[in-house]
Amino acid sequence: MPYRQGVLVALAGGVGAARFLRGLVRVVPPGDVLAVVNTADDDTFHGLSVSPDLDSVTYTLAGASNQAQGWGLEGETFATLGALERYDVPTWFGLGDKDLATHLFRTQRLHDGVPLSAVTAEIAIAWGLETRLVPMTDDRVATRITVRDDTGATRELAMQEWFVRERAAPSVIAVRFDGADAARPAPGVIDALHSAATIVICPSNPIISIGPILAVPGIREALVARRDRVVAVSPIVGGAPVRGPADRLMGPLGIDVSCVGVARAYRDFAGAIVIDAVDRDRAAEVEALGVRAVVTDTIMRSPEIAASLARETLAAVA
Ligand code: FO1
Repeated sequence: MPYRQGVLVALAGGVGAARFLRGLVRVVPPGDVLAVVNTADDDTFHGLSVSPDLDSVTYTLAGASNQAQGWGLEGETFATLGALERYDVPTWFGLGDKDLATHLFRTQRLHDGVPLSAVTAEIAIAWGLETRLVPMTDDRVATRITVRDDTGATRELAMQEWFVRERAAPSVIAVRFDGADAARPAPGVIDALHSAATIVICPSNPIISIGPILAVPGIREALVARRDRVVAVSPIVGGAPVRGPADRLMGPLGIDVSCVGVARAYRDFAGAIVIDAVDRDRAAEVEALGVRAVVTDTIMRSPEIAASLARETLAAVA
């Protein structure tokens, strides 16, 4: 199905993006928003296909997410995971009992041969969403993180192994997106980027949330062609990520952990960037990179603040 002319496309990772989108759909019709979501964090646990970022966005837009925890469903229980411990299998990835229903459904549909983009649409409809969610690709792309141990030895870990099992503790020396070179954008993504009135890069981790989306051939090029319509929201405030491990990745990979570093990483394809009020004295450095800086409150303490941030973000490229 072709997306309507004038849609608003948002490139999204997990919880930061989900909160931003929750604000965005308060200021534009939810049906006008197409969220292109990172799937390089996806993994298989106990034979089930888990798509953390797609689920974070779905649950948050449905008003069902666990706000305090930052992932999963509100009022979740973990009886199944507890019961699995009997079988001496790894249970470090916290799959809740209700959340498991989503993974069971997704796994069965993928097994039936339905592409992830179609399964994602089915899940979004089941949760009552008007906003359209699409994975960046229907193909398998997986973030792989090379770390160095205290002993000096290097290992390559899957994203969830590094982030959840090892609590983002091992030092990062490299990141790659396995499978990205051969991946194709999900159906409709490139058309939507070409016709979108505005393209927003949500406040998500630039390396492991936005990076994999940009690595899918054709997506970065489509953004470059629409640079004057592309606006990013910095996930870095006052020299630190609002949440998550972005600083553990950006620093070692040579990106300054600041809104200026984000602007430098995005300048080829983003005409404007929204930075937090605490970073107002860095606006001139951002603008010196050829990226327009818009200064506002970016900490989404409430859906109202997220809506106000979304309004300012859209105005930046209006
Ligand atoms: N994050 C954690 O820190 N610990 C977990 O046990 C965990 C389980 C989990 C289960 C399902 C899901 O969709 C997400 C989950 N997350 C968990 C979040 C996830 O690791 C990350 O937040 C994203 O991959 C990064 O965007």
